Amino acid sequence: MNKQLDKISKFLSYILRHQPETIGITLDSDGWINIDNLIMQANQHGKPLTRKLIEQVVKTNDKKRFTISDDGLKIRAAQGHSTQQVKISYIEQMPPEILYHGTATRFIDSIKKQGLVAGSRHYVHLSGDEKTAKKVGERHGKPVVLKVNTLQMYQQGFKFYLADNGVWLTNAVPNTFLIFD
Ligand code: HQG
Repeated sequence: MNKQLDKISKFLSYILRHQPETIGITLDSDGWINIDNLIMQANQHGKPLTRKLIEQVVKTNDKKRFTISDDGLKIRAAQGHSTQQVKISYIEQMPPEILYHGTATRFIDSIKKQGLVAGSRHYVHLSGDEKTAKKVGERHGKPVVLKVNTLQMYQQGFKFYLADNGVWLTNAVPNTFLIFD
């Protein structure tokens, strides 16, 4: 992704996941915002956003962070929200036997005690493969990948959701389901 698109992707993440109010927009409870409205408000706040740029970001984004609605009118972030405006009704899914969580070594002591907690986001994020999890962990420091006994959790009544972009979500992971090796 080129630099300009990368900057716009970061801006869209900020607006569509965390702080829509900074450009005076309100997301609906499923996270959607009308694209024309988003462009208008962004422009009014000095951000040179266009439909073409948005489409390029959505298409080239390495993690498919954003989804455009089937009718082409709306956009939302697939996951990663912290804003209270949004409560996406994800469809529950049976997870695979194991999923991975990438984190940093400096968090391990606390995770051993508390398990995984969502923090400021709405969910704990889990990856389907170790390579992706390692990249997620690298954002926070020296990466470490934990295995999560997700099928066991599911069989005990924990709920799992699969976001539009393949990221798995769950409310929290008690430490008894974590494998530290
Ligand atoms: C850690 C990216 C101490 C947790 C990624 C993580 C993902 C604890 C950090 C998405 C803890 C939260 C989310 C505990 C969890 N004690 N630390 N009990 N429980 N943590 O950024 O999962 O690039 O909110 O391990 O790809 O890193 O933004 O979550 O290290 O999908 O599209 O607390 O963000 O996507 O950090 O990443 P984050 P995350 P984007």
